[in-house]
Amino acid sequence: MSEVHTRPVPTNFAANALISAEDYERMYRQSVDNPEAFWAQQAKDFLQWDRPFAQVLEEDMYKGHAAWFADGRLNVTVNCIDRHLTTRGEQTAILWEGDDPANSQAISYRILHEKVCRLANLMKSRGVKKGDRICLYMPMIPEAAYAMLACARIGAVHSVVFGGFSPTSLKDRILDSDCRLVITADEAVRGGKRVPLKANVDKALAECPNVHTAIVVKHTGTAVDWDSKRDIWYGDLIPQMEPDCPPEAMGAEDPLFILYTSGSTGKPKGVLHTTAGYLLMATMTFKYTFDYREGEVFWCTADVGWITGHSYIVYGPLCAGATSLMFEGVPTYPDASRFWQVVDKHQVNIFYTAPTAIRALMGAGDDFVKSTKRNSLRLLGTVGEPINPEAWEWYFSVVGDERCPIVDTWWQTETGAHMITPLPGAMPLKPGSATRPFFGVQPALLDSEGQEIIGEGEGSLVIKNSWPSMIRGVYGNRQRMLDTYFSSFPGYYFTGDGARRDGEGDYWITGRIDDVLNVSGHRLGTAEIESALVLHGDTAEAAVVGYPHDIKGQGIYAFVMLKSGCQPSDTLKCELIDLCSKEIGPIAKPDFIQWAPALPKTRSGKIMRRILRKIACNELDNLGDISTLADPSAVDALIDHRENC
Ligand code: 6R9
Repeated sequence: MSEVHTRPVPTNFAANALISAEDYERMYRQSVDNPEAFWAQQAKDFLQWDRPFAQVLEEDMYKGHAAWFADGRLNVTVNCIDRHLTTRGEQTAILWEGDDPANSQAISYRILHEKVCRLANLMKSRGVKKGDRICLYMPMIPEAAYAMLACARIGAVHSVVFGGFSPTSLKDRILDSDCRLVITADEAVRGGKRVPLKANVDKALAECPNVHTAIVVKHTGTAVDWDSKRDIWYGDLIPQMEPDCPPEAMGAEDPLFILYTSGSTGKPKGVLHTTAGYLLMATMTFKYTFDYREGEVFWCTADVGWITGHSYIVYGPLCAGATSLMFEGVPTYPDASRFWQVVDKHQVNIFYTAPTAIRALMGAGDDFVKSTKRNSLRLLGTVGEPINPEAWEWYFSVVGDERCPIVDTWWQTETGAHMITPLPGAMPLKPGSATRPFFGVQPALLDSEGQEIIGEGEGSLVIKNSWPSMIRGVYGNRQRMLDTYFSSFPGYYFTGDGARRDGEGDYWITGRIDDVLNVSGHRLGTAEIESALVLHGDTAEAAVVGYPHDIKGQGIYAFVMLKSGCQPSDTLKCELIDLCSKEIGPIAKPDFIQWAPALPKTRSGKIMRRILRKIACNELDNLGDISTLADPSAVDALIDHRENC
């Protein structure tokens, strides 16, 4: 591999960091040598408990079982809001920046408390009780955070569905976890374009008979259809609600939320997180990875529809008492300097985004960055996909003026919080490496036989032990959780990623090794896209693979075999692309469709994706062993077609 340009810990960080290199070594050692003592102390330091815990950990990785602090009781919103009221009631909790640069709003912890309580009371007035599932399909507006927290206030379990998903995806998720109430808005606005959220909800709910209430926030004010038995306006009813709502005392292992994510097979899975362990690790990583200091403004550019938004817009920053910036818009609207304009406008200190955004902005040129000051920035972060060293260097030198360390944080929906990441005062940075495990996390690399690789090497990335914010279940399907994460390598949590460990013990994530695509940092299962493609009456079979894409990281390449008698055409391509958008959402649109006379299959009928990936990447002279194919000529036909299309 190419030479690694290691950056030492910047001197300003080395001297003042919350966690120094020595602290990291000592605390990491303690966290793996004596995890119960380590985590018990952290749980007392970081969280406020209604009833202290006596049990710390019960785990059986062979059964995918973990319970943390199980006999303790606490409420997430007491930790994220109430306990700050005496010391920082007037401090801004959520700093909202609208899609339109003229719109912004500061919400103090005191106002947040009131908004959350009123909405919790509104949900109660509609019969919501502890344990009920609530679906949120929201724009990036403060009400999205109020809604998540209002659920946590009363022990309801939220399931946030990203506003870019289609009505069909929304319906599937509502039905899977049997949500009875939906919170939405009339429309979302992104980059000046409107997304008809309420109309999408109407379509989804036509097939969800158990949903009795839709609470609708008026955001753009557009006219929407109304079902007067089911739909209620948020703005009309909130002022009538009591401004206080007693927090429900929750068991540490009571569910906090469900978040759907794509896997290698079947429909997306509802990843379940519980209360104390999740909150502890979201908060602790927030503080240590971002070296957060009292009074700083933190900006995570993710959408609350993804785990990154859950942990680092809402739960981590608010539990730590920070000011969390929430942005409705996109990086390139009104122009490609928007991120840096917002940094200057709100004096952002810590900025956290995805490599896909960095690559897109890098492509727009340095002037958009250099026209802004960015002197409030102290630390930069990335998440969602591997960052290529070129983008890292640009982020470091052009955006951060070589002053701000970059934390490349590797983690997943299932892990709830950072797992492998630099701590900025403790580790030298290597562009493209997520470096070292967070406290308590014991990663390992396994070879194809499931044997642990010691020292330098590359293999499947697994985690040996449980950590507080580990996935606790796949909603309604325990077996699926075991099959997906705990059976490939018994006794380990399997991440689905490959990784390399260098001679200094630093980890380099190489990407997914299962049939999951990472398109602009968004996870998509190839199986989901294939199911959408075969819904078309002309499609006989479809196979989807990823290929390298300059901006998105991975693009979607679909091989489509038509039924006999059906003719390929550009119109048909458009229909297939629309179908993916309609079934899943615009993020699932194939970038490339190749007509396939046949798909390469093994004699047992399995599609050889390895070969399709090579064809998609145009690595035609390197197809590997094709002798196990039922009909090797299928490959030649695909290569001919690739050249002709
Ligand atoms: C947080 C989040 C998880 C998958 C994960 C991996 C990829 C995330 C990464 C990274 C390399 C990083 N990923 N962070 N790859 N370096 N710093 O993104 O969760 O949406 O569940 O995706 O994203 O492949 O397995 P999620």
